[in-house]
Amino acid sequence: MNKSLAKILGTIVLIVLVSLALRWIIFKGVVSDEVWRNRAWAVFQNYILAARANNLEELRSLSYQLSETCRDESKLEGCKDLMNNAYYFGSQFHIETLKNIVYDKKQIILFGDYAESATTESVSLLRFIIYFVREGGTIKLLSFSPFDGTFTVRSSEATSTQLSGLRDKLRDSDLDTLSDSAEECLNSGMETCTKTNPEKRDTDGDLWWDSTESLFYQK
Ligand SMILES: [Ca+2]
Ligand SMILES: [Ca+2]
Repeated sequence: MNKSLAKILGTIVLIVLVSLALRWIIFKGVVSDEVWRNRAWAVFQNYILAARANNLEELRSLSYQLSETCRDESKLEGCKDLMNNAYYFGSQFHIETLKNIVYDKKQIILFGDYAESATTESVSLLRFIIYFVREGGTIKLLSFSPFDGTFTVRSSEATSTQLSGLRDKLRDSDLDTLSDSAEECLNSGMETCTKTNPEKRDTDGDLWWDSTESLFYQK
């Protein structure tokens, strides 16, 4: 075999190997997303069933943290109200609409796309979101909301202009699901305002993302 033919064959073999490796990497990524999405969703479904049954022990085993009310045995009735609310709001979630997932070894976040809405009083962009924590091989529910996003009072501006302003406000540079403006505390009166770095998921380097960490009742 002459040298140039050997070189061509070598190049072809290399191209084939690289394309196979790339396909494997891409396929593995897609499979992992789907696996984690389904595992996390199964935990959420069990949580909702436990909330409906007011089964506090089961709820405790599926949750990363319990509210102060449910940790206090003297507040059982208040805890039942919270469980009933959790069931009411949780049963409005559907896996089909939770199209997006971000995760690592410590956390998993499932969320939908923002839905646009405009009434005579307000304009809003809201989405469904569920936060999970990974403890060893176990996934535990941290928090969930069917109202993640923002809204504004309806003005004389066009709805599309107001919605585009809201989209700007919800920009999330580090993809931790917490908006840049919430991380930088740019909006006065915002409930979630973390004073964290919008370019870094884990500002303090403790492996918890800023979004996840902002939901802990206690550290
Ligand atoms: Ca962010
Ligand atoms: Ca952190």
